Amino acid sequence: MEITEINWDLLLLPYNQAVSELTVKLNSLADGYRALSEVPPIESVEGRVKSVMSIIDKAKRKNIPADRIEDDIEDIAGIRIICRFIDDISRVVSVLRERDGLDLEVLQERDYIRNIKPSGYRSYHMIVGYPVITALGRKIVQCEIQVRTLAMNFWAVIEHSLKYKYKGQIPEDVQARLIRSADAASRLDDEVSEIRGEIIDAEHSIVANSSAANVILRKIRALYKVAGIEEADELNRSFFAVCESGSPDRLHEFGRIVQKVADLYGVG
Ligand code: 0O2
Repeated sequence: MEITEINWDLLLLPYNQAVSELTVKLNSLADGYRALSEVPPIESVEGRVKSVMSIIDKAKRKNIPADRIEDDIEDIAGIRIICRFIDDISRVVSVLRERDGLDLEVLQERDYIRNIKPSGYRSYHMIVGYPVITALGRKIVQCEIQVRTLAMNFWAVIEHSLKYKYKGQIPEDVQARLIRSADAASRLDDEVSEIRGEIIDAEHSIVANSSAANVILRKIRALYKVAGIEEADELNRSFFAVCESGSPDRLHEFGRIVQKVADLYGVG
């Protein structure tokens, strides 16, 4: 088969589906941690299907014949999982490994964090086989899942743009700066890892305060229906004053006051 004979819409159909499904699944995994009031190891999930031009370029660059494209280009479907902390990467990788044999199959792993690429690129790659059912039937497609921190992602996106701008031939001085910025990104990851506990504590209290504030507001709204308008108005004004004070202790104390009034009127 010649490359010109490929029906790209048909070829890419299952890849589009795999990217959509995996993006939904991984986002709901992150939502699951939030529902358990845990800080999720996943900051965000992005997905893309490689453009036809980029597939053709890669096939040419790697001497891949048209009928081997789907087997030999493993990143036609690509998912990027962004984590905040470097330790979250291994947590995400373990979660994905646990799904091996369930809804996907782990085919390959490449650790570019331990084995940093000469460019300075760091990321953890997993190639998975993912089954999709489309109008064309069942098919297992390969998908490359890249797991990296925000800092790794920032660097990779910048480097990718420069590679594109200079058509892969980045001038030496720019290359040297890129290597230095890769080191800086790596130091940034190490530094924030050191204060991970503090950051997570801070986030827990932000989540706790915001959910306490939501509960209070819900009760005040309910009180408007059963208590006098004036009483509910008074609580509403106090609530905004407490919020403006920014004091979690005052918020929780006020929560207890609102609870007492709510109990009095039987609005729980
Ligand atoms: P795109 O536009 O991101 O899809 P190769 O493509 O030959 O370098 P291979 O053997 O297919 O690599 O697998 P590898 O090394 O795991 O790389 C696949 C993808 O990882 C790349 O896809 C990039 O997304 C990313 N990557 C790998 N090395 C680098 C790097 O040095 N810099 C940046 N910014 N990204 C890298 P594509 O097809 O290159 O591009």
